[in-house]
Parts: sequence; C-alpha cells; structure tokens
Amino acid sequence: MERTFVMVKPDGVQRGLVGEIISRFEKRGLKIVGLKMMQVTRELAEAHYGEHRGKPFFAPLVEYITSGPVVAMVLEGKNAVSVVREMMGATDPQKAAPGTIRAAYGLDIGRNVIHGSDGEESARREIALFFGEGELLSYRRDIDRWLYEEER
Ligand code: D4T
Repeated sequence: MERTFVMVKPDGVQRGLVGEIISRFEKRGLKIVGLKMMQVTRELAEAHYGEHRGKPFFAPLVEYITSGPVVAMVLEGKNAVSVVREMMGATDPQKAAPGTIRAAYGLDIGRNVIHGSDGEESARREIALFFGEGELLSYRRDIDRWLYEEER
C-alpha cells in the first residue's frame, strides 16, 4: 500500500477548508494514518522546499508556509501519490482542472491551499520530515473490502 504526504497550507486553515479537504480524501477511500496541526518552522520549510532554493519564489514560499498553522497528514491507499496529485490539480489553481481541490478553492499560485507529494521518493522524504515513526498508525478498516476487490 502506498503512502503520501499531504498538507493543508496556512491559507486553507485560515479559510476554514480543512474539513472539506480531508472529507474529499476520506470519501475517495484513502486512509488517514497520520494527522496533526502544526506550525512549520523556517528550518522545516527550507528543508521541505529545498529543491526550490535560489528560485525567485523561494523566499515568499517560505514566508507563506510559515505564516500560520498547517494541517499535515499521511494518507494511505492504492496509488495514493498519484491519486492525491490528481485530486489536487495543477500547482497554479488557474490551470487546475475543474473539480480538483485547487480549482475549487484557489485563485493564485502563491496561495494554492494544499500540498501533496509529487512521487514515491518525495513522499518518503516528506513523511520522514514531518512525522516521527510513533505518529503513524497501521490499522485495518472493515470497509476496505468494499473499496478494493483484492484482499489488502
Ligand atoms: P507544492 O509543493 O506546494 O505541493 O506544489 P507543487 O508540487 O504542485 O509545485 P512545485 O513543487 O513546483 O512548487 C512548490 C510551491 O511553490 C509555489 N510556486 C511554484 C510559486 O509560488 N511560483 C511558481 O512559479 C512555482 C513553480 C507553489 C507551490
């Protein structure tokens, strides 16, 4: 089973979108295996967005992500990484496909409401950055046989 890292960014928290966003993932069938509200420190923000260091949007990006509490989570499910990326839509909400989270709730690339890992490797890296091992739970759900044809 694949795991991915998802974060409702400070704008999503301030705008009261946490419940709606989590609800979309739950209804899709993804399993929440880690969940917390936290303040991202500058150090964590710079580590998380390390690949963008040196780009013009790096400093405002760090400012934005540290500007208020976020809700961080780890979601588990079949092809969780790509399923979440598709549900989020393009980085720029103006280009996000109708029905996606960013199209539903965003208007500006610098306030795009949500983050989700862009691959299995970044998912592993980001989960380890944001969560300790004791914060992630493995558990069975009785509904899983209604979500998946094969035993998981
Ligand atoms: P995140 O990482 O926030 O989920 O976004 P994406 O994975 O979809 O996109 P990304 O890593 O390319 O960009 C990270 C973050 O930077 C902001 N950004 C990006 C920006 O403000 N201006 C830009 O030109 C780009 C490319 C938005 C998301």
